[in-house]
Formats: sequence, structure tokens, C-alpha cells
Amino acid sequence: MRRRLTQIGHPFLLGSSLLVAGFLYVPLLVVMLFSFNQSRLMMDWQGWTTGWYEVLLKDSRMLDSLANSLWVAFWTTGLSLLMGIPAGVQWSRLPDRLKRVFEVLLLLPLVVPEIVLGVGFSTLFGLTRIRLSFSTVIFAHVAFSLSYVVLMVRSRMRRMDRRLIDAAMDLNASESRTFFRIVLPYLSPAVVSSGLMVFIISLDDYVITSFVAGVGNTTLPLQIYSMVKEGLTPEINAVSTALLVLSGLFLLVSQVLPLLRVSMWQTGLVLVALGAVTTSPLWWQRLAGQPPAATLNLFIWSGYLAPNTTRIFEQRFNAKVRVDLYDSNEAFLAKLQAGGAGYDLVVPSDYSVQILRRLGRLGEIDRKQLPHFSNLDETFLNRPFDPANRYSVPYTWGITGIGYRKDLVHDSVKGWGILWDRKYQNRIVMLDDMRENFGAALKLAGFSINSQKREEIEQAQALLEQQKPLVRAYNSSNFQELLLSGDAWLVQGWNGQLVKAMQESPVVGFSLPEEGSTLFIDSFCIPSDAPHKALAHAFIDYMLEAETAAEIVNQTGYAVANRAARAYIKRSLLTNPALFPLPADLERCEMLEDVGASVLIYDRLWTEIKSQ
Ligand code: N2P
Repeated sequence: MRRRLTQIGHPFLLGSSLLVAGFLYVPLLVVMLFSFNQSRLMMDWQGWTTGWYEVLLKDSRMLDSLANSLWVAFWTTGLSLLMGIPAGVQWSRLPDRLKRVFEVLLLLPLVVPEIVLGVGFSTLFGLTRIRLSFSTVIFAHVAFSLSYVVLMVRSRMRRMDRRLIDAAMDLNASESRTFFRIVLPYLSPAVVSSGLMVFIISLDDYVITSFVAGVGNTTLPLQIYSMVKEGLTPEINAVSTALLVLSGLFLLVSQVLPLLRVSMWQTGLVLVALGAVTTSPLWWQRLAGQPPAATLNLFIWSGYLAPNTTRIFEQRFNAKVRVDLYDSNEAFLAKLQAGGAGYDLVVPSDYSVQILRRLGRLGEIDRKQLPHFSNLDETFLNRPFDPANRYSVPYTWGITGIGYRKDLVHDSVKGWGILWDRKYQNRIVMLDDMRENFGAALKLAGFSINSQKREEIEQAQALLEQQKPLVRAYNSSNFQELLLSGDAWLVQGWNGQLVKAMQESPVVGFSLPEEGSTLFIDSFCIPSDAPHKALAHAFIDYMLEAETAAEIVNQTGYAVANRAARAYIKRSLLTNPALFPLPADLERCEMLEDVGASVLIYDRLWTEIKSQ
């Protein structure tokens, strides 16, 4: 007897449906679940709390970026509808062949990878010298949203009974009256769904936005991504859950509304209400309270500020601090080298200071505006990267070394070689930083970290190639958490973050390789085209105060170049040799220097390593 096809397929169909559902929903459920996790670390569950939602509601960076996102989505939706509806109507009237050409043209923006569009827009704005701002973000969002509106309007239009239009015209309605009284109401379901769709897409976009957003236009996805650089915390899950619920709500409304056969006016009303509710934080925020007098745009390494650092400054100076983060000198230089980035204060490492000076990108520091300059430790002043400190004020310093799990690594961790040991395959994490990677390999081969000799650099490359199959990840932002979670057993890392991990868990160890390593000094610099130089000086001086500086050490694990701060630094930190190495250890370290034109060799070889 032949079984019916539906019966044969049944268990299989059910199984694959479950699989599909799993793929779709498990990651979302995990995000939601962990937003209620008591522990700050993502990997272990320690019970329920709604605390992260409270943190979220008090986090001004997050609220600001949410407001920015809603602002952008609001205008993007309005403008896309305004342009897309007439275009969709017009299109449906074209002769068939032309229609097909248009179809392809309209689908193009939907299938072209976002990164391509991002590069395209950023080149366009660069060429036309348009300053990146909210307008450029909205412009780019409208550009990729229009296709949706036109396509949806067009397909609804296709199903319209033309006789309705003829009838209206026969009854002497003008063209515009026909459009507003007959065509538009008929189109309303398409308008509503495409509008809501555009709103969500704009709200969620990361890739294109990251290319076209200027300083201070951080949208929620950009903010989330920059927070991820400091490690995943449940707060990020909480905001992701909020974003998920919001997107889901819009999707639901966009699906349900057309089914309800509501009138145009009712639809409009629902939309406006929805818009008003979702954008209310924005109005509330823009209307409530006095706008702060000035804004400081700060570009700084991730993990270099204590939780209260900027808030205290904001209160004291009635100013606002906008913070953007990076986690490698290369990423930093890519943004700063061309000029015009709009930052007031930046924190490059030694050799980056040298490069920016060479390019004339730094403004002079006015010591008269820094009464606390004398708090600095002279050891860190007048270094070759800026001999008289005319352009830089040292902030933090530290060394690069190896962090390891004492409970899992049973060999003694003495030199760089252990990061090449096959035994630790897939348990090794290296910094995602060109000069640091080459630095480790150059030292292992017995050369200087600043080698400009092609053969030496090539030897280091060969070592890094050889090491690559053992490397679990290249990570500069939260390598310490990978160590804590046990995902990594051995990491090349900067001491501060590892010191922080050592405080959290006794199983974390730190070693300064015997071949030698990097010593870094990261300094405050004011770009020559900074819009708010006085405020930048005020911030530097505030950071030079002993208490502020000590708080940085206590919270971030990084040492500051500030002698006066020592009095306020926790004892357990002062006595930690990972943070304050012995002079003999320091002697083995070198500082990274600008390698001039040889950087092209490094760049090329590094790209080769990373791209295979
Ligand atoms: C902090 C990075 C340390 C900077 N996340 C090393 N120059």
C-alpha cells in the first residue's frame, strides 16, 4: 500500500521545521535570557535580575544613541515615503520593457553588499567635501530604503482596478484629487507596511551607518558595537532585547494593519501615535533641561575610562562628553590621519603621536591651562616621540605580555615561544594589532620590535604564518574575558586588562617574556583642527588630578603616568608586578617607533596573514 506523501514527509517536515525555528530563535532567546543574568560575565548564569534594564535606563550614552536612532529612522521613513510613493505610482504606468529595466535597477541596492554601499557613500561624501553629520546618515538610509517603498507601492498599484481612476476622472475629479482620494487610500496598506519596514531597517542598520556617521551621530547599533569592544555584558543584551521588541512590534503592526481594512485616516493616526510613542525619549530628551554649554568629542582606547570619569566632568563643567572608542593604533590612525575627524581630544600611543606630529595633525598643548601638569611623573616626559611634550600629555603606560591560566597551563610561561606551542592549539589569543603581533614575532626571532629590515620583517611574518593555525582569535578588546571564561589559556595582551582579570580570579597569571616586549605610553593629544580646544585642555587637567587619575588605575587596571595619584591607588595594585614591573624587567622592553616607509611592508605582510 502506498503511503500518502504528506504522511511520508511528516516526521521529516516536522524535524526540519523545528530546525529552522531553532536557527531563527535560539540566538534571540539567548540574548533575552541573558539580559536577566545577575553576573556581569556572559558565560555563567547566576540568577535572575532586572538590574540591567535599570542600568540601561540610567545610561546616558545609550539613551542618547537611542534618541539618535529614532531621529534618523523618523526622517528616513518620512523622506522615503515622500519620494517613493510617487515613484512607485509612476513606475506602474511605464511600458512593460522599461518596467523590467527599472525592476533590476531597483533590486540592485537590495542585493549589493552593504559594505559596498558604505564605501560608496563615504567616497561620495569625501569627494564632495560634505561633513559627516545626521544629514549624511539620513541621506544614506533614504537611499537604501527607497527601493522597498517603490517596490511595495508598485506591486499594490498593479492590482488596482484602473476603472476606479477612470470613474473618478469621469466624475470630474482633478488629477491630484484622484490621487489623494482614490489612489492613496487604496495604496495605504503598502504605504504602511513599507513605512514600518523602512523604520525598522533604518533603526537596525550598522554597516552603512558606520561609514557615514560623523562625531556625535552614534546610533544605537553603533553604540552597541562600541560597547561590545569592552566585553559583552548583560546591559548589551538588555538593549538588544529592547531593540528586538521594538522591531517585533513594528513588524506586527505592519502585518496586522493591512488586514484590518482600516481607513487611511485611522492608519495615519496609528502611525503617528506609534511614531510619537517610540520617538518620545527623543522629544523628552531634547526638550527637558538646559542644553549643556559645550561638547567634548573624545576618541579614546576602549577600557581607558572609569565608570564615573566623564559624568563627573560633565557635572563640574556643565559640558557633555561624547566618547568614541578604538582598540588598535591602526584603527585610530585610519580615522585621524586624513584630518577632519572632528575630535577635540584623542589618546594615541607613542609611535602614533610621532606619526600624527609628522603629518602636522596635532595642535600645541598650552601648559598654562594645565595647572595639574606638575602631578606627572618625569619618567614619562620628554620621550623621543615628543621630546618637549609640546603636543602630548602622558596619560597611561604599560607593557605587553602573556596572560595565562595557571590552572590549565602547566609549562612555565617564560618567553614568547609558548604561543607557538602546538599543545595549545586553539587556546591561544593574539592581539589584533599589527605592530604588537610583529613585535612578538620579531622579539622571538631576536630582533628589535622596530626593525626596518625587510628580511627581518619577513622572518617575523613567516613565524606569524606558522602560528596562525594555533590561534583561536585575534582580539584586542576583551582578551582578558576569554581568559576568564577558559576559551583562551594563553593570550598576548596589554597588562592593564590582564591585571583587572587577575583581580577577578586567582587563576589568571601574567608573564613578561624573557626576550623582551613592548613598553607603551599613551598620551592625550589635541588635533590641530579640534573645534573645542579649551574644553579639551580642561578635560586633560581634570584627568591629571590625583584622585581622577587614581580612580582610572583602580577601575581599569592600567597604570597612569601620574606621581600624585599613587597615594590613592589600591595597595593590591601597587604591589602587583604585572602592573608595576621591576626595573630589570622594564629594561627588557622597547617602545614602538614610527618605522617610516617600512610600514608599507608591515601593512602588506599583515594583510597577507589576516586574509588567508
Ligand atoms: C586598552 C588598550 C591599551 C593600549 N584597551 C595599548 N597601547
